[in-house]
Amino acid sequence: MAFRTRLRQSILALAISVSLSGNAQSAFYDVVMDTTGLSGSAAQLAVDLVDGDGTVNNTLSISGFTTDGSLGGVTLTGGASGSLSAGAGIADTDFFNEFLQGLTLGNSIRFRLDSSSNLAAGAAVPDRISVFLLDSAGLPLVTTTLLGDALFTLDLDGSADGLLDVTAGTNPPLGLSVKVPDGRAPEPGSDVLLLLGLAFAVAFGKKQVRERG
Ligand SMILES: [Ca+2]
Repeated sequence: MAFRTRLRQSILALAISVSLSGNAQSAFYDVVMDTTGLSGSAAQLAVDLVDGDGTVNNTLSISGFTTDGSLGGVTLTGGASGSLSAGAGIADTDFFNEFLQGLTLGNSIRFRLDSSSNLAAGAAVPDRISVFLLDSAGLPLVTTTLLGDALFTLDLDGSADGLLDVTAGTNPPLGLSVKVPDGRAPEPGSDVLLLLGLAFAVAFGKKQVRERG
């Protein structure tokens, strides 16, 4: 392969990586559920990641999980992995990816979601995180105002902290708060990549290098 061809391909690859990393964001969401009204119920906590933009470009982790209930088995679908005790994560490797934790509810559930928020250039539909509380048969344990009776959804639209939509009401009542602490920040390294990409583009002046989207 001629050097100039390899160089051109390398620059194009770099330009694409800059385009993807330029809007790389990451944010924490602290979730607190008051499940006192459902204490003793057999339940499943479902954390879903649906790949809306058709590109493998987002991951989330579930950490700091605490409850006074008792944990049951885990069902992993698609890019879900791990466990609440060892560290759980979901990548958008498939269209539907789910971490499903069986448990018997106590008075409270707490955990932290740490998610990237990337949207592929030109994509019309963002990736979406949805969190549900289901019964042991997989049906909604609470009725909410969101699609599929989700407790909250987070659209990974490429903004600093995604588009968070927390349910306006539940039946039976369920105390729920989803807070973004001060820890939000762009992913480390994205600015460095962007500057590196600009330096290459300027140095070689290739017409082929174009920002996507
Ligand atoms: Ca995706």
